[in-house]
This record gives sequence, C-alpha cells and structure tokens, in this order.
Amino acid sequence: MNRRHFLHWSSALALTPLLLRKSWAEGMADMPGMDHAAMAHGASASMPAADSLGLPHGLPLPSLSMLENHGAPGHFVGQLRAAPVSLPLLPGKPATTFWSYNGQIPGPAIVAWEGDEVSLQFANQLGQPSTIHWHGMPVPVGQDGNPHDPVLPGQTRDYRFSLPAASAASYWYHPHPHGHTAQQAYMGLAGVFVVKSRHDPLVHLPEQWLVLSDLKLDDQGQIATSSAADHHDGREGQFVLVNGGWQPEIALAEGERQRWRIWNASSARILKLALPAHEVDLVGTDGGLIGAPRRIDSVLLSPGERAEIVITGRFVPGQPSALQALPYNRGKAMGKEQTDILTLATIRQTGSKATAALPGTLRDIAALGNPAVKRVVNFSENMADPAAMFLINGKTFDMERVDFIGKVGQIEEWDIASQAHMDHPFHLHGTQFQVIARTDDGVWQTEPFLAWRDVVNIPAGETVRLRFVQQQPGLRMFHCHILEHEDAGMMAMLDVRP
Ligand SMILES: [Cu+2]
Repeated sequence: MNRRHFLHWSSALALTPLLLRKSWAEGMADMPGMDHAAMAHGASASMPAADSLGLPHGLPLPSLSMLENHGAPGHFVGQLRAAPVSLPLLPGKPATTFWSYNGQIPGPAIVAWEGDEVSLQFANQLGQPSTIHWHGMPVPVGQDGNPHDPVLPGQTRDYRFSLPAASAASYWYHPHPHGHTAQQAYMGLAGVFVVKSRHDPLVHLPEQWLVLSDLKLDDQGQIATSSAADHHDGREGQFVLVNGGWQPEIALAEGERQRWRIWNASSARILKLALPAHEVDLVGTDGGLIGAPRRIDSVLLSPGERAEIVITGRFVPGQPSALQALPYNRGKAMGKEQTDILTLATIRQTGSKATAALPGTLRDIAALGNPAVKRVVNFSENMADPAAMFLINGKTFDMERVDFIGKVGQIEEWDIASQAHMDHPFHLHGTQFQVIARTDDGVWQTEPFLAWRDVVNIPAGETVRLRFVQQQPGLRMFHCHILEHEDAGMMAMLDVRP
C-alpha cells in the first residue's frame, strides 16, 4: 500500500521522491541553520551499536514501582520529585545519569479509582523549568501542566483534580514545559497513571503493565545528546525498553489469558505491535475499554498512545513467542526507517492453564452527535525555514496566540491532515475524542468501531476525522506527539469558553 501522496507541495522536500531523500538529507548539513557538528556526531553511523554496549537483556520483566498513597479512602495524596539520578546500567561502566521521578525509571505508577480526589505535590529539582501534564485525563486547565504554568527549578506545586465517573483508563504523566519537553522525556521523566473502575468486566484477568520507552546511549553509557536527525525526524535510540528493561521475559501459560496495558512513552517511535502465534484481542484504547473485544493481528501505537489487549497463550512450535514491533515506514527524512522486526520482549511458556472467560461486551460507548463546529487542522513541514519547520495550519506555536475558540459542551469535528512527508501523531489535551473516519490512500473509510482516544497517528498524506466535546473551560493544547516536533512549534491552542 502506498499511502504517501504528498498532497501539499509546500516544501522543497515534498517535491523530492522518497528514494532521493537520503541524498537530500546528506546534503542538509550544508543548509543554513543546520548544526554541522551535530550532523557529524549524531548521525546514526556514530551511535554505538546496541550489542556493543553490554546492556543486560532477557531478564524477567521489571514490575513498576507504585507511588505511595498517603490519602484517606477516596483520596490519592502523593509526591513526585523530578531530579537527576545515577543508575548502574552497563556493567563495568560508570552509572548512567537520568532525570527521574522519585529516582525510578519509569516513574512510579499511580493507581487511583473513579471518584477519587487527587492531590499530587510536585517538586522540581531539575536545572530547568518543568510541569507535569496528566496525559489524557479530564483535569481542569490550571492543573494540567500547560507550558503556561511552569514550575521553576527549586519550586514545588500541588496539582489537584478529581476523577469523574467512567474515567477508568490507562493514562500517563510527563513533563510539558515550553521547549524542554523532548529532552525531559528522553532523560527519563514519565510514569503511568491508571484509573480503575469498581465495575470492571475484566477484573478477573491477571494484568501486565508494559511501558515502552526509547533509550539512546553514547559510547560512555550516558544518555546521548540529540542529533540533527533526532531533531528533525524525532529521536530514536538503540533500545526500546519495556519497564526500563531491554528485551525482558514475560511468563505466560498455554491457554492463559492476561490483560496487558501498553504505553508508548517513546519520543518518536511508531510501534506496530504484534504477538505472533498468540491470540490477541484489543479491549481498550487511550480512554479505556472499547465496546467489545476485537481480534487483531497487530496494533499501531504512536508516541503517547496506549492500548489494552487480552492475550491468550498459544505456543506454536517453530513460531516466535515474543512481543514484536513490525517494520513501519513513518516517512523520516534523515534517519533510517525500521525495516527489521524488533523483539521488544520474549514470552516464556510456564505450563498450561484453563482459559478464563472473555466477556462479549465491555461497556457502552455512545457516538457523539452532529457537530456544531467543523475545523481543519493541517500538519505541514517547511524545510526552507529552519526556524519554523513544523507547522500547524501554516504557523509555528505561539504561547500568546489562540488558534481556535470553542465552547464548553459543544460537539466539534476536526479534519486533521498530514500534508507532509512524515506521519505526525495528533494529541489533544483535556478530553478524549472519537475517530469518525480516516483516509486510506486518500479514500475515506468509516471507522469500524467506537473508541475513546487522545492520540491518533496521522499518516503522511492522509486525513483523520474526529469528534470531541470539552467539558471544562480554558486553554487546551493540541500538538504533534513526536516531542521534538512539539518543541519545534508543531503545537497550537483551543480556547474553550464557558
Ligand atoms: Cu510530528
């Protein structure tokens, strides 16, 4: 399938056939504004190979540490401290310095219940401003860690919000300061936030939580600085980690059903996940359970996106038993596309078990009605202007500019297009949306099922139509979730008026 149409000829790059882009990228070092040193040192050729670094792999899946709750029943009260931490990573090498929440990579998992009041005290012990954004959660604007509300180095602040009914889902938290988001994320600042329901149809299944993140190390075993290719394409390192471990081992019995919550917490990787041999049913998306399980062969998870699946152990001799990332072409200009199958984790058989029931229905999701407002959002790239390369509706982000004015309770319909050579995953703050339709090779296809999402990949040349309602007033960000693109200006604001 060729879905790269280059509908919009706004950039010099768009005129360049795909196969010629590599030579274009090689010539880019001569363009004004490009960092020659970064090109030389940061090109993938100079990134030490994964196997040369000696990072241990194949260990049992690390479990996530849990954030301690100091609150009474019905309350979650906790503390998160962002600070540098040195962790022994490579045998025989100095410890690796990360930036972490509470000294943990990934940050501690927060588990709360629908209806809870949440109070989280954040202490910023980094040398630069930060915030905590509660990704996907319906929190008031003033508590959502917008770039407008920085927590300065040495400062603390309390984030307070309540978790409404029917908000159970797999969310996460990460920094969102103006211009520093990508660096703070790749240095290690991210954690998961699971909201549970007391009426969970899958409560009988054992759960595995898998946080997928990206790690790029230099030859000293320290977190590498970003290359020009990282800044342009979105950063990818040598390793995709699962809960901070490389290619860990997950135990599963023949016939056993497990519920897996999977987070793509990488800066830029678009992961086409597959579990060959095993039976896999999609049961949830960013905003929680879908209406009914859907048997799948793979699920595409773009940066920021989550999926809940139910895996049923089916071990087939001669077939790999692994969580894989299948090859995916996301239209990079400078870096190499993923052409190999990546093994993210192996799955080891531990006997056999009776197969637990998988309910035929999970929850009701009502379709949003006809929109009161329709808008168009175009992601584009302008290679001619290194200061404003990544654009939304032709503009680079401005903290002072409101791009759209909306209204509380109003149904909005947005057509979001990637008129660019790259895929750009769209993320909206403050609410979940429903995808209504998408183009495939330019042909509209109705979305086959209803789901609540807060990130959706917009493949190069394609358009995604979605609907949402904002239930709380204030300035909401929307942006590309390739964090380097967000920092470079691919972000805009919706002012939701009362
Ligand atoms: Cu992007």
